[in-house]
Amino acid sequence: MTAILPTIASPADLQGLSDAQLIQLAREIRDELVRVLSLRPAHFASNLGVVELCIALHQTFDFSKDRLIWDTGHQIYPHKLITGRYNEFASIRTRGGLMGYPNPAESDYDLFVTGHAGCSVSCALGLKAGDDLLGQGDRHSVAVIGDGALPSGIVFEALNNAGGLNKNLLVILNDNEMSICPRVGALARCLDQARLTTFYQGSKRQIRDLISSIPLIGGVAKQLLEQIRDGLKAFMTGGMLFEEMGFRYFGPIDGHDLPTLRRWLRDVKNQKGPILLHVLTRKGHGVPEASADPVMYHTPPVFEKIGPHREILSLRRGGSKAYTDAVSAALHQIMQEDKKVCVITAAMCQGNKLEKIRTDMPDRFFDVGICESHAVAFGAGLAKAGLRPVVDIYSTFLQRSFDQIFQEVALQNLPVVFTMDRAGVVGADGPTHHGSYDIPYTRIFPNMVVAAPGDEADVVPMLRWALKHNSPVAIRYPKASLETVDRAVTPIELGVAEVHDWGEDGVLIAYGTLFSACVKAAEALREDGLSIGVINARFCKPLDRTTMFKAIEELPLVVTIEEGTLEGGFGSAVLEAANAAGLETRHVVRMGLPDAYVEHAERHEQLAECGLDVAGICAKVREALARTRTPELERTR
Ligand SMILES: Cc1ncc(C[n+]2csc(CCOP(=O)(O)OP(=O)(O)O)c2C)c(N)n1
Repeated sequence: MTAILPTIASPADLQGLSDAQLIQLAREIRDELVRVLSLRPAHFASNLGVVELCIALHQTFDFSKDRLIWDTGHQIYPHKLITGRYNEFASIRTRGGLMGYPNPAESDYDLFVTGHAGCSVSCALGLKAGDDLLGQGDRHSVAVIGDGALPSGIVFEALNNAGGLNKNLLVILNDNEMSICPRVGALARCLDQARLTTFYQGSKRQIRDLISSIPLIGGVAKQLLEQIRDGLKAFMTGGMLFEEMGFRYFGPIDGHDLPTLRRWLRDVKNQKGPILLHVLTRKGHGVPEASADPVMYHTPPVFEKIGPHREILSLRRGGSKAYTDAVSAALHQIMQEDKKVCVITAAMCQGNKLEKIRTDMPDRFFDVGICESHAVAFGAGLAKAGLRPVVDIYSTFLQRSFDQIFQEVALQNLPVVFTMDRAGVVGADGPTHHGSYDIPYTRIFPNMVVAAPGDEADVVPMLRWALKHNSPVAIRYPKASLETVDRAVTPIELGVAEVHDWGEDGVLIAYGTLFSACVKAAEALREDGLSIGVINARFCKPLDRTTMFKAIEELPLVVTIEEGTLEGGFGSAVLEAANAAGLETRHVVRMGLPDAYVEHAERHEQLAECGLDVAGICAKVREALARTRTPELERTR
C-alpha cells in the first residue's frame, strides 16, 4: 500500500481522499507519532487522541485563511504533520528542530506560540472580532479546547464575552475525561452527564423533525415546542451551562469517527452565533497501553514498540532523582508531622510528584484544576483560616497568579509557601515553559521572602523553615537532577547567605542550584592560579546585605549567578542594594538568562548557550578579570 502521509504537503491534499484513504492516513499519523515519540519524551497520548478531529477540521475548513487555535498547543503534532512539516517531524523538540507547540515561525497554520492552557477561546474570539472589523467576516474562527483546560477561569471570561458579542465562533470541546490526571471538579460531573446521554442527538433530530412536520402550527405553538426542545436538550445533555452562556450546544459526538465528525463540522460551519461542539475522544487512542494509562503516557519516557497494533514493550523509567522528588518527599514528611500543612496543585499532581500525598492525605491535598489564580487565592483562604498551605506550581504557570500573589497573599502578609518547580530553563518544552521570571515577579512585593536552595542539602531545612515563617515565602528550584555540594551545611536563617569560600581574586555568588556549577568553576579556575570564592546566597529577599556588601567592598570581582532573567533578578537586587548604599559596583558582573526567549533544546544545551555551565562561568570570570585588571580600570578603582 502506498503511504499517504508523505504526499500531504498541505491540507489541500486531503480533499481528494476517500474515507478509506483518510482512515489509512489516520493510521499513518499514529505510526509516525509512535515512531518519533518513542525516541524522546514528548506529549504522546493527547496527540494520539486528536488525529481524526485534526483531519476532519482541515477537511472542513481552509485554515490558510480560517483561524484555528489548539488550546495549550501540546496536541498539535497531527496538525504539524499535515500542514507541511512531515519531513521535519523527526526533529521535534530537539535543538533547531520543530517546536513541541504551535509556532508561527514554522508555519502560517500556527497562529500563536502557546504552551499554557486556557486562552484558545479568547484568542479565537479576538481573531473573529478583528476579522469582522477588517471586512473579512467570511473567515471562520475555531478553538479546540480540552476538558482539562475548560475549567480555567479565563475560558469562562471568553465564553461570557462570546455569548455577549454573539460572534460566529466555533468552540470544539475535546472531551477525553482527562487533564494530565483525571479531571476534577463540578464541571467534570457535568460533562460526565453529557457522555451518558448520547441518545440526545437522535432525540433532538426527532423533535426537530416533529416540529417541521407540523406545518399547520405556527406562532405560539411552534415557539412552545421549541422551548420544550431546548429545555429537554439542556436537561438531557449537560450542555445547559453553555446554552445559558449564549452558545448553541451540539453533541456529544464520537471524535474518532471521521465521517461523523465531518458531517457535524459541516453542519455547524455555517451556523450563526457562538457554537459549542462537544466531541468525545480517547486519550492515547490507537495505542493500547496509552489509552489504558493516559497519565503515564501523557509524556512517557523513551519506550520500545512492537507489533502491528503498536503494543508498547517497555518504558525506560528511572533516572536520577530530581529536585521535584526531594520537595515532594519533604512535603509528605512534613505533612505527616504537622496536620496544618496542606498542599495545592493546579492540575500538576503528576508533574509535581504529589501522588503519594494525594493517596495518603487526601483531605489536605487539593487539585483545583488548571486554575492557578484560584489556587493562590484559595491558598490565601486556607492560610487565613489558620492552615499552612503550600502552593506547588511551576514557575511559568504561577505567572497566571501574579495579582493573587500580590493582593490575596502578600498584601495580607499571609503565610503561604510557594514551591516553584521548573524555575530556570526546562529543556525541550522551550520558551513557554522556562521558569525565567519568578524572581522579579515575587521579589517586588513587600512581605514576600524569596529564596532558593543551593543544593539538595538545603531543600528540607528551607522548606521546614518556610513553613514556620509567618509571612509568604517563595522557594524556587529547577527541573534538574539533585546535586549536593560537599560542605558542613549551615542552618537556614532569614536573609543569611552561606559563605562556602571567600576567595582573593573574586567571588561567585550563586542564587539557587547553580551553586554546584560555581563550586566546580572555582575549582577549575584554581588551576589558572585564581582564588575565586563561592557564596550560596539562599535568599534574594531579604538580601544578605552584610555579606554582599563585604564582597563588593573587599574583592576585585563579584559575579552574581542565577537561573532566571537578568531583568530585575537576583543580580539586580544586589546592584540596587549596593547602589542605595553608595557602593562602587563596576566590578560586579551579573550572569543569568538573557533578555530573549531561549529556544527549545536539551537543558544542558540551554545552560551552555546562556553561559551558565561550568565552562561559561569560568570564561566569564577570566574575561571580567582581564577587563577589571586593565590599567584604566585599576586607576579608577
Ligand atoms: C496554565 C497551565 N497550567 C498547567 C499546564 C500543564 N498542562 C499541560 S497539558 C495539561 C492537561 C490539559 O488537559 P486537556 O486540556 O483536557 O487536554 P488533553 O491533554 O486531555 O488533550 C496540563 C495541566 C499548562 N500547560 N498550562
